[in-house]
Amino acid sequence: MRGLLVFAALFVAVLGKETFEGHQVLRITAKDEAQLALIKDLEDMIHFELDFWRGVTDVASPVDVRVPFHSLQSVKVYLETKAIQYATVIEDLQTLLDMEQEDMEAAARAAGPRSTDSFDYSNYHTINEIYNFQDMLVRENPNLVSKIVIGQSYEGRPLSVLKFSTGGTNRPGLWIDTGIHSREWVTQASGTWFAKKIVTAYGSDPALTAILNKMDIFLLIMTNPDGFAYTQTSNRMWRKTRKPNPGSSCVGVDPNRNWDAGFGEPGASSNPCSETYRGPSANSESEVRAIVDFVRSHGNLKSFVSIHSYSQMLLYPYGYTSTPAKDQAELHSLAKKAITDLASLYGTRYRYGSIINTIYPASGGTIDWTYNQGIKYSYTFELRDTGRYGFLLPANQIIPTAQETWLALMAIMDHAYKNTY
Ligand code: BHK
Ligand code: ZN
Repeated sequence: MRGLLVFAALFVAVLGKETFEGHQVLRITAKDEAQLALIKDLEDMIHFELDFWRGVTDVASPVDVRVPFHSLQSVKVYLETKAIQYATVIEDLQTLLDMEQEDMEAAARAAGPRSTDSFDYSNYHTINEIYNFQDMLVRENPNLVSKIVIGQSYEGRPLSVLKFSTGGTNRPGLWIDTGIHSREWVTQASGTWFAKKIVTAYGSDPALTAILNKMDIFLLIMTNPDGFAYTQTSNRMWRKTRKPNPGSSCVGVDPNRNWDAGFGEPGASSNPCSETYRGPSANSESEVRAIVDFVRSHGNLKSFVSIHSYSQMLLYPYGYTSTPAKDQAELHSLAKKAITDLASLYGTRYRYGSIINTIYPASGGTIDWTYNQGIKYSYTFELRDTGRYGFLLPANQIIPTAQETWLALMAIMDHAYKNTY
């Protein structure tokens, strides 16, 4: 088995990308707790190689799972024998991937943008195109935007943060990150749109202008650059970091289980082959460590927003404990305001609440750590959609997603600003 995996890995490395021909995404709906438990049992049937896009939560929430072709029959028989309801949401994953790839290549064939005005925000971009975009934005706006490299990924890529600042020294800060899970492509794409939005709104949007006259905004678009590169060269469905695990043929750690908040408690896996592997110790991943060091040395962040996709949710701490955060009431009402503003643009509906109550127990998560550091306005978004396309959100939804999310971000940043001044 081990030899086979190594062979498969070499095969991919030499011959290119992993393909997903015949893979389907099933949406499974439990009608009671017993069925929910039976669905959860599928998580442990390792030989099926299932990829839970949207994990097992409660009877009210469907489970989305990518099923490789070789397991389809068995999984369907399993569900049917137990009279568990399911629907095929994606008939053939590779067909969607091919469409996405064609769009991206067409965009890449067009001459590279000469400025961030001609950057194509309505398409997905390669990691280098995004690094170039960032440098262009800094060059065009030297008095507003600078680049801070806060560390390096395992494979040596820069973790470059865009700093939006109108002056001062160590002003109170607002943090936004995207792409910590590399396959959640609409998040990095939205991040580039946010960056451009900040420079165009400064001086024209009174709320953002007021904020930036007193506070700095930090934006990390490629939080997991190795994973992001890997989604583009080898496996579009990659979520974790790319650091090898000693003693295992499985690679990578879930960077949203690696923070020092409830680390090692239920809600993460100790198995390096799991998509929610927590890693050997808290902060073992340089990508996480770099942000931890930055947050500590800055010491004055007022909000911290970590952006994922998909499932349309706005979440606040905690994930590792059901003890309510001491600011729960305020976090809850601000979340409600933020998702109401978000929905005002295109009617997109979000759910909101604490992580543990809204999704599932999750330990070692980003915003539980930032909240415990004293950053009161710590939130996680799960952007569009609710599962029709999942991680493969069509590029024509990038701009609308970013636009509506911006309204929610503004609600949070504005509240943090008013709470500070
Ligand atoms: C969000 C915040 C904190 C802990 C968990 C989550 C849900 C997130 C995850 O880490 O399991 C779901 C996900 O990646 C899809 O974006
Ligand atoms: Zn995620």
